[in-house]
Amino acid sequence: MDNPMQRRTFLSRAIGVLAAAGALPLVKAQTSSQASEALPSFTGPQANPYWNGVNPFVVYPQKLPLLRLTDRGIQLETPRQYFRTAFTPNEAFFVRYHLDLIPNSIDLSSWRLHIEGNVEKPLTLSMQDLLTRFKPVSVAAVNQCSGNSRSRFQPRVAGGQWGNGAMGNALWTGVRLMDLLQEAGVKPGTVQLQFQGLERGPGPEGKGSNAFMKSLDWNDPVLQECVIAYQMNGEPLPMLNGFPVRLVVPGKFSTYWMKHLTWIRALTQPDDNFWMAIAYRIPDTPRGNTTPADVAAGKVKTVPIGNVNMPVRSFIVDPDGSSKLVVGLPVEIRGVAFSGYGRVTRVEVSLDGGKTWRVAQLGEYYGPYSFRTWSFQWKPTQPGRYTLAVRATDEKGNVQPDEPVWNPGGYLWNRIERQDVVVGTAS
Ligand SMILES: Nc1nc2c(c(=O)[nH]1)N[C@H]1C(S)=C(S)[C@@H](COP(=O)(O)O)O[C@H]1N2
Ligand SMILES: [Mo]
Repeated sequence: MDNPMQRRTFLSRAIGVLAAAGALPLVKAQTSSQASEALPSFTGPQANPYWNGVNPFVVYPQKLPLLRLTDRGIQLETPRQYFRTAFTPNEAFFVRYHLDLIPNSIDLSSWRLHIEGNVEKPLTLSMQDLLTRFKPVSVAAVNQCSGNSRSRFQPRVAGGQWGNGAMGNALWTGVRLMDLLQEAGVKPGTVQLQFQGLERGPGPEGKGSNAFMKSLDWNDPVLQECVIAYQMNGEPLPMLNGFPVRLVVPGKFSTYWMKHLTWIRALTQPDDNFWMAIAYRIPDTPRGNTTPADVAAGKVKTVPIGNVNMPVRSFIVDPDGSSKLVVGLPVEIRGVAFSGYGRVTRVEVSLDGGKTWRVAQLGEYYGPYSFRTWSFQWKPTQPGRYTLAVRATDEKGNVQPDEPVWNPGGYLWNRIERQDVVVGTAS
């Protein structure tokens, strides 16, 4: 096999076998005459980008193999197939940290949740207190990173080059944030609540590289919906998803969903720490859209991403384009949809790249902040290439646009998704 001529012959035979079996070779055999052909951009904005980022699989404790973006802080993306169900399995749920010194184990005999700052009665609560003194509540809600799908941005922007897998849906069970705050008695003059988890970074005290902290406005109605979750899909939270408790902020991007939540502080001044004042800010424009030129000219006023909810999105999970479909053989086109603005009321599928649309069937409703599965039965009658597309509408009438969005943070992507597929003849 070390004769290069023999090897090339073997390769082309192997690819011939694959093609006969109906699989699409991803890359053509590289004979010398084709060697200078450009490869497609792996993650660019063309009709059919790779669904996930192009990254290696890695295995972490309590996790199935996930796609590694970075290891310090840990960023792991969920592969596409795990979105076939409305609830994302805990062991496949994506992971994102900013800082390095994360907890590997937590001793519940000494761990306490602290409620402090501008309150009548500061509280120090054990896990036992949370489990026994407050009524449990559950909410199905999508946890989506602000930078989900950032790799689609053109021009490219700095930050983790996520595909579509920086999201997941779970049934979160715990106690209402407001039940705890009622007991603590938040005093007048409070403007924000600050949340901090257990991990640290190696940077100097007082810097973003030392501590990750996020704050929500005290008058934000989402506080009524917030849950301090000790369960995820009926199990304790995986360590990498925030054991022992995390904040769940239904409808908002996950940057506020503090993991290993240990301090809640009532603030009398707006939080000006790095993660509020500098990071996670969006242009104060429709869709958070702007241009590189306006950013360079210093024209862009920004607001925290928590000022908006997650825009409506939908995804094609199957078919994924990795094998041919067959004329006359029905296929179920399916995926998930959600909106931070409420219930998904309609999902439409296109078989012609977005020219015409047909209504898809919606799966079970698990509440306004959950993934909702959808499906569409298709029996192709003609061989050829097809571009499938999907778009969702929510109860507020928001519908996914076909225009891309651009901002320097790489946030708020919600353009209509497409999937190229090939249909072959049955004989
Ligand atoms: N303690 C802590 N909580 C955190 C973060 C973090 O770095 N530390 N990152 C936030 C961001 S930006 C995201 S996208 C989500 C990711 O949640 P997951 O790792 O459970 O998927 O956690 C949020 N909560
Ligand atoms: Mo994030």
